[in-house]
Amino acid sequence: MTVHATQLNKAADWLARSRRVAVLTGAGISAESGIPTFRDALTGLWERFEAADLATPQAFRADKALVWGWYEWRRMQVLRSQPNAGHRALVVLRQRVDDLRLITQNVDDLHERAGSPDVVHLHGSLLHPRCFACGHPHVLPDGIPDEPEGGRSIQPPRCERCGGYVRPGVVWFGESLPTLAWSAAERAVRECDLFLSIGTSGQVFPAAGLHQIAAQQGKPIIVINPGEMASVQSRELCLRGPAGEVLPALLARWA
Ligand code: BJW
Ligand code: ZN
Repeated sequence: MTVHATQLNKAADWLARSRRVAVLTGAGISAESGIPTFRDALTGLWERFEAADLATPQAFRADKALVWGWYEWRRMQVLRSQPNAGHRALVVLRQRVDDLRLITQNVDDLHERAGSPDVVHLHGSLLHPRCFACGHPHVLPDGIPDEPEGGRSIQPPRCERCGGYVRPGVVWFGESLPTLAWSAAERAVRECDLFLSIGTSGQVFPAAGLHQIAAQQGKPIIVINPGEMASVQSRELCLRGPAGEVLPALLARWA
């Protein structure tokens, strides 16, 4: 962790002065739970797999078994993992501010398992598949699948309502975000006193636009990320380090 004490103190001071905090998390917050990010060098999923072959509706149409099998491997990783200190710190943070809205791009359930309620999922969930044809939810069997690294071809289940193919419950490239989730996220950012961005590269829109909305409105912004992030505006503090270390350190400054 390369965060200076002065930066941590300043961030803790900003947080302590805020009543309404909007938090946007990305894959980085789950990295310390062993879930790969998308764009990190060497370990990111999109470094090893072709997004266009796996994370678009066209890819599913072209090879349903390839796509379903890959997502079963991803679902296994999530089911085998546990929330980390970063997820848990956000539960504590909620207890300290009047109104904390937690928005995530992540398709895992680690925020919920750490104890965060009302998480806004912008990109859906690996754990809630639905019919590709009619949207009917599909209930997966209990238990954790045992899949090889990178997945294997598995025919997706069929919808109990219309017989169509079941698809992963995530938002693929070119698909709209769930309307209610997106409007809740936009509202949270417009209404907040402080925007906290954790573990996201800010490359995927419209989610990345939330940071821009906060910046345009002159809100104080705290970014937690071990990588170098370009500042959007002057009232922005970048705390460089892993979320599982920086968030607890931040809370400790504000005891
Ligand atoms: C740590 C850490 C530690 C590491 N602690 N940090 C405007 C401009 C350009 C393009 C577009 C645009 N508007 C729309 C688009 C197209 C597209 C898009 O944005 N493309 C860009 C990539 C160029 N967007 C869409 O298609 C979206 N839909 C849409 O816009 O609908 C309207 C529309 C409809 C029809 C036609 C056109 C438009 C949908 C986007 C869906 C994204 N889906 C994915 C996959 C989900 C399913 C799955 O899991 O397979 O969502 S892509 C992937 O990226 C996933 C993530 O949620 C998302 C964001 O990634 P994230 O979380 O930021 O992860 P990384 O890996 O990028 O970054 C990790 C960060 O963590 C790094 O910074 C690390 O340093 C850091 N880190 N360890 C803290 N320990
Ligand atoms: Zn159906």
